[in-house]
Amino acid sequence: MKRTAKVLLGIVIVMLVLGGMMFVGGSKEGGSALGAAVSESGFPVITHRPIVVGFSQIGSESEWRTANTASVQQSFKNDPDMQLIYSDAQQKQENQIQALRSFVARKVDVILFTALVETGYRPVLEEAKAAHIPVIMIDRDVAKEDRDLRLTIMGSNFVKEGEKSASWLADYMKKQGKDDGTKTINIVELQGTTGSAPAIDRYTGFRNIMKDHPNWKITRSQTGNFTSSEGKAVMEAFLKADKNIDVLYAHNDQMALGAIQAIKEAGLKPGKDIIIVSIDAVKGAFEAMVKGELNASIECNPLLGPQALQAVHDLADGKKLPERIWTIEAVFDQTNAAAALPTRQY
Ligand code: GYE
Repeated sequence: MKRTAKVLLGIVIVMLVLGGMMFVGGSKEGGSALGAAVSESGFPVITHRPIVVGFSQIGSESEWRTANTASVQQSFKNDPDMQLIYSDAQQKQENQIQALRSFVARKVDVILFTALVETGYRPVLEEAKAAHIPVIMIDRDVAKEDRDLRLTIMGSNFVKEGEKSASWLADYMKKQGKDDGTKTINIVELQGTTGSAPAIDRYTGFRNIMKDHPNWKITRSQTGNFTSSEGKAVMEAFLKADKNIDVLYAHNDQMALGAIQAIKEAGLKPGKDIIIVSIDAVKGAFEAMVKGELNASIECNPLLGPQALQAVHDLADGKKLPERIWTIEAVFDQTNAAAALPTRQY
């Protein structure tokens, strides 16, 4: 009798311990491993160390990207609980899909993912989901219809950045007496990588504000792929076709910096003959603003490492992550660039 009672008690204790480990977090998924607690996000709580994190980055096309990669790598390197596996897709979606697939095969604990373009990842994201590996987007999201397959996104509001670019331009031209609302303002646009979230959203944001300026006309708009060399080449082609350009709107600083070279080589003064507004606010842009060659840059903060690290810790601890983690940003132009430059981190 005594022995049976002991055995029964033992069973009850084991059941209580196992039961206690399971948080009922409204998860549809459930934890994969028997006995693993399920977090409020629906993924297993991670108790082992190090936590293995795969990071699929898109490449190194800009100063922004370099700062972003360094921020993530540094944050994870400085944390002894983390092991980061970094993969650089070199601007090729197929490389990225391969990297994600290898993360799933290696059974990493968490995937950090920057989507080169918005679409085309659904099958591999489904594989990650089937393996119960949470996917946290950094910077560039996937398209709306695929967002059910990732847990959250941290980064900037690209539509807002496009809106801020156009609003800054409207203000500036008004103050300078360059736009009285009647004369046509000819604008050329250098778009980012076709199909990428920032290119789509910055295109849209700018046009949202353009609705209030019927005299603004986008005369040419083409991708410069977020790089300086392509920005320069496309600007050269724009200028060859028609020198009657009042404004350049570039989806990032790198393309604006390339375009500035093209404008100079065409015998025009960047920042004066052509007003230039771009996005990122990297050091190169500050230097160009201080020289008077770039008029404004809308900040897009690439230093997402600390937030990414925090998100992985929270996830491992079983906390629910917010659906969207925004970064805080400013607008810089020639009135405040020199003062801000010495303390810029990117
Ligand atoms: O603006 C650009 C980079 O995705 C927000 O990508 C990022 C963009 C950034 O190449 O410089």
